[in-house]
Amino acid sequence: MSEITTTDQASRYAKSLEANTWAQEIMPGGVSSPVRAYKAVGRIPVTIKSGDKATVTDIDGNIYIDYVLSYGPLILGHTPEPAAAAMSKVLRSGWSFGMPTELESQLAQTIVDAVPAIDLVRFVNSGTEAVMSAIRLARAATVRDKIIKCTGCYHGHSDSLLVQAGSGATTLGVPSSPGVPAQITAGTVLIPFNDIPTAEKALAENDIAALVIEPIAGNMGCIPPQENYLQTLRDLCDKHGTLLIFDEVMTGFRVAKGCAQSIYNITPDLTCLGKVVGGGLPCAAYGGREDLMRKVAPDGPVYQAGTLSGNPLAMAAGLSTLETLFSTDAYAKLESIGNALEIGLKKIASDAGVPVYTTRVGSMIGLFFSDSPVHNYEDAVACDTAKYSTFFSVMLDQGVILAPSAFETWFVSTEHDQAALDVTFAAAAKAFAAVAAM
Ligand code: KE4
Repeated sequence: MSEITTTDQASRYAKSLEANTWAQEIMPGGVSSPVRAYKAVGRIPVTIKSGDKATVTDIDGNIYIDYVLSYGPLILGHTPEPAAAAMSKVLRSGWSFGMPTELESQLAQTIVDAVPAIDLVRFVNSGTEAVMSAIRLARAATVRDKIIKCTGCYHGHSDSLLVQAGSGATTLGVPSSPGVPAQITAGTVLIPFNDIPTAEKALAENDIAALVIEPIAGNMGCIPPQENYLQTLRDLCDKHGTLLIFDEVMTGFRVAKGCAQSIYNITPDLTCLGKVVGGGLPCAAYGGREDLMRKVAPDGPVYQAGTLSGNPLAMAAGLSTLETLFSTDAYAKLESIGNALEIGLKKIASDAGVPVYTTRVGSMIGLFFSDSPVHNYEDAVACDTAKYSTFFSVMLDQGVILAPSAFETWFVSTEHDQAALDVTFAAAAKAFAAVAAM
């Protein structure tokens, strides 16, 4: 594919440009979630018409190898047949009741069987709800109000967590959102990721209800925990009577059947799930120790509710996704393709003379425009976001679509094959060349 000039862009993206103008007239930023607006990369977002396996197609007919995958849920690629079939059955028998269904118990049982730390689970509709509810439960169980989170980790947009969140907020340079009452965020203590002394200090100096963390940070780029970091947090939480909440909304069932906690052999008190657990439908969950979960209404006094929680369509999609993941060689495939992608990108960047730092845990990959390691938020924001924007833009024009932010994670699916990598690497050669020429 030859270089695309500015003029070409006008023709290549004509319908998306028109669609975005209309969308901006009727929706803030023309989007349903801020990061999708492409503000951080200085482009107009493409409007998507369809997805198929590892690709998406925009309304101008441009086909892209997709490393966004709906920001993680589509681990089996777009429109996997088993999930489509499972959902079509539900479509014929009823897709919402506001009453119990066996599908909920089937997915709940699958989660409980796969994650030893989860004795009971409650479904909700978003990762935000899952983490917000887990924190409320932790506050009730410990009779403490304060929580700890890491700078750069993102746990959804509930008030007490919208404090220097990662993901969109970091990209948009909004350290914390207007409209969040100061007294709410006063109870949130921020510590750097991958740093023990600050965690020790924060726990010792405050009565902390819960330390909530992404075990593998995915909202400041992909940053794995350093050796013994998570175990030390576990030990410190035990010492101070603080509950450890693993936000596995992104990592849950993506990096392993037993989630990230099984890779690092840590037992959190509560686990939050999302994305993959719903297979791309609005579904998330929180779960954990029975003594804690029995405090959730109606068993206990901790209130949490949701009209569409446990929705049959989402349950069918999630159950089919996990069944496929657990009964095939999916994780081996994801490891292989993720490894090939990381190695290929590193080589192409090196050949182009562009310093990059890469990270990877299974099918979660991080690419930082930095000539030094990235272990926390401070390292991540020091990376060259202008270079990322150039890289993103050339990749888009060459048929590879990435998250429009240097603070997101690349995701691969079981459908990303060698042909997809070939397109990716050809595009990356041009993209790194453009970065080198900056
Ligand atoms: P939702 O409320 O967006 O379903 O989940 C919030 C959330 C919680 N925890 C983690 C670790 C997350 O990554 C997320 C959401 N992730 C972002 C992408 N990094 C969602 C994309 C978006 O905001 O549009």
